[in-house]
Amino acid sequence: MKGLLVVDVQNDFCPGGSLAVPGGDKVVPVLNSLMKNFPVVVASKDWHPHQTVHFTKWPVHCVHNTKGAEFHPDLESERIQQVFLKGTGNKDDGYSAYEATNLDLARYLKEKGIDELYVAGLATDYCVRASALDSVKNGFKTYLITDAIAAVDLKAGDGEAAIEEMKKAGVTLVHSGDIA
Ligand code: VGL
Ligand code: ZN
Repeated sequence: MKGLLVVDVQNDFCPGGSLAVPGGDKVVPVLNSLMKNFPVVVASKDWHPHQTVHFTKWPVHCVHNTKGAEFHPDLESERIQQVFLKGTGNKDDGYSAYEATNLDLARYLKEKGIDELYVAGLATDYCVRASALDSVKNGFKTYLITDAIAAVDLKAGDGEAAIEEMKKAGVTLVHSGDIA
């Protein structure tokens, strides 16, 4: 059974946000058309406290219960069955959705009978990367939807390098148009 994990499609990672990922909003229509094909759709949210060591590395973003931490307004979030909150402590980055503190993602997916997990969202070189790698580690056949991701690219090529690393770890690349 197939599940879709939508990683961090939040205002602060989209144009106009405090940690805007170039082209971050482009993933939204792709995800909207995909969600209806999946029996199980879950999402993660970066969900930081006001003060965290994470903000020594990054501009302040996705502070819990703020506009910046909300899903992009065009994302059809009513299709999302469960949201996993991560980066909630003052000392952790919480890049991976498997580090969510409100619920255990691996356990949730297993209870729903998911064995194949499709991963997409923001950002390729941080939370998507960490979530896809952990997905493999947790035993899911893991797919990366290459036209529904966008990279921070602090350094040019970071996104591409992350995709390469995911591939090496056993993640299968797929285009949204090829998902049945
Ligand atoms: C992310 C940087 C900082 C992400 C989160 O969602 O990829 N990147 N916090
Ligand atoms: Zn963050």
